[in-house]
Amino acid sequence: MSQIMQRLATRRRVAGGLTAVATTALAQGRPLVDRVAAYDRVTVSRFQSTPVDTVPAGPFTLDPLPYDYAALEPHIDAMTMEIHHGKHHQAYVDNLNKAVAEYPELQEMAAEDLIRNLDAVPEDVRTAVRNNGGGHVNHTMFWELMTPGGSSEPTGALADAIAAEFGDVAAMKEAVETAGLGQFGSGWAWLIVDVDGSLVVTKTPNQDNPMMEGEARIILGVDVWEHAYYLNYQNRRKDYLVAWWNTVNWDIANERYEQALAG
Ligand code: MN3
Repeated sequence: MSQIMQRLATRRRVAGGLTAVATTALAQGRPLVDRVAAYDRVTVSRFQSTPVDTVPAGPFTLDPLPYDYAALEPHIDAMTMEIHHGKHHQAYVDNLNKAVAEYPELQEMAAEDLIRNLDAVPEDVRTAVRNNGGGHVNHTMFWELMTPGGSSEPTGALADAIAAEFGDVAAMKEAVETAGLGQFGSGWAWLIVDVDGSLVVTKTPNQDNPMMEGEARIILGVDVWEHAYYLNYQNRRKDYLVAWWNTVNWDIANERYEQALAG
């Protein structure tokens, strides 16, 4: 059999196996996490001949969401939240723990300090710390920034700064949406206080965070990876970005701005 034929045959066997697992899980009405776990097990068992490395339990841990997976519906659906928090964020935490496993001095540091000081991170784990430390910090902020029925508009000093820099809240939101739409591939759009104290919108690829480039302070950030919206919005990133504002807890953003001003 030619190599191509062998690959096609393997692919058909794998597809058949996945379908059987998914169908069984669906028929049994098992929770989503179990179904995803079943999918993972099949994927791992078929593609990896060696066992998965043991994941250290710390020092970094995933906090539970401060609300139910369904709490942000209809803007963000429960299944997206469950996979995003329980699988994607958990993976960043696990991989960050693996990255620092051989470095006790890194284990003592807060995740924010690790990503602010990547030059000090040993080169052999620097990319892993950048990606997974960034992923952990970014998502921790993201969950805290959203809430069912939070305050719907910025107030106080943040409202004043938005008016001064952007004209009004609508113009600021549009700038964030444009940044999110303009991020090719995966990444984040941000509202930050820059080194000079001004309020600016920016974007980063992958799990990079503006804190990696100097003294920026994050006011808010929105995840534009497809895993954040694809189940509900498919390719409509703009619709997701517009709907996302309905989940923002401006009380938290206001607090973050006050803290940024305080230094
Ligand atoms: Mn994400």
